[in-house]
Amino acid sequence: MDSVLVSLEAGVLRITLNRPDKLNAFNVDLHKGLADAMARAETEAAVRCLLVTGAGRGFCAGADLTARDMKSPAPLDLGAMLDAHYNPLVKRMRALPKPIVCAVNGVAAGAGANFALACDIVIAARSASFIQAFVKIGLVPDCGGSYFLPRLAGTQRAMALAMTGDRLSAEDAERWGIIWKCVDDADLKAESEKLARQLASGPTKSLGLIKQAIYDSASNSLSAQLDLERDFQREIGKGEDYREGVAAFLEKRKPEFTGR
Ligand code: T3D
Repeated sequence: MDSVLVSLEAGVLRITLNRPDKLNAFNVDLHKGLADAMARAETEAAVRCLLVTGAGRGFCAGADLTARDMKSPAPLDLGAMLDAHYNPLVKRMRALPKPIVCAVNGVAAGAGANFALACDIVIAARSASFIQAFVKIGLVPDCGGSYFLPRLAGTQRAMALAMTGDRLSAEDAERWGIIWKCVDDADLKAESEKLARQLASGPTKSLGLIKQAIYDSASNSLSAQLDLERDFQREIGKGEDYREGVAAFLEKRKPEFTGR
């Protein structure tokens, strides 16, 4: 059974974590599947948006805790796992000039929670939850959690979530601004598909620069950000989609963006 299912339809690359009996926990196979999907997203122009979700009742339970030889007294180098898999994955997701929508269908724990937060827009089912499970097994947040959480939720909430490993409901995650929104379980598939299709038929280059501008603002001064906006506007204003957007507005019709 493939650990990651990938399909492309209407510009949306649907990526489904597919180890449902282990709540889609990360193992090397799943990491390889994600790396292959990212390579496709990076190279295929037909891919204009990514939609990530999980098979079964969970989204992702973090690292597969059965994949380590815990009986051997030799110390494990977990840093090597991060270097080999999690860190390149998060960096590629952030650098990808295309939107990534995440549909969190169930529990997202440990690296699974932070993988979701590495996506650009997160929608969760009402029954889903987010757990910084690391502390429960004597680890620290990884997969970008110590970067994303304080920025999304503020220092106090990030600290308490990381230090307690308490479960955060999807409703609270929405209220705290950690995710875009939570929807009824029955609506998750349709809502996330609708958003992904909307983005896939949008002005792709513009969406890619919006993504970069929002993320770069975290470390830029206002002056640097204003310069960035000028440079991006200059660049995107030369694109076909800008001409099409204005023409469609003036002609009172729906724009047909091509991503160019
Ligand atoms: O090692 C490295 O690569 C370093 C990187 C580390 C990054 C990390 O992510 S560390 C954090 C790892 N994750 C966890 O500690 C979470 C462990 N799981 C749980 O705490 C619970 O399973 C959940 C809270 C996520 C869900 O609870 P619940 O009651 O809904 O489900 P369950 O019964 O615990 O799990 C269902 C099955 O999935 C179960 O298998 P079974 O008994 O039916 O055969 C369970 O063992 C399995 N499962 C759940 N999480 C994992 C897992 N199997 C392997 N690894 C898991 N992380």
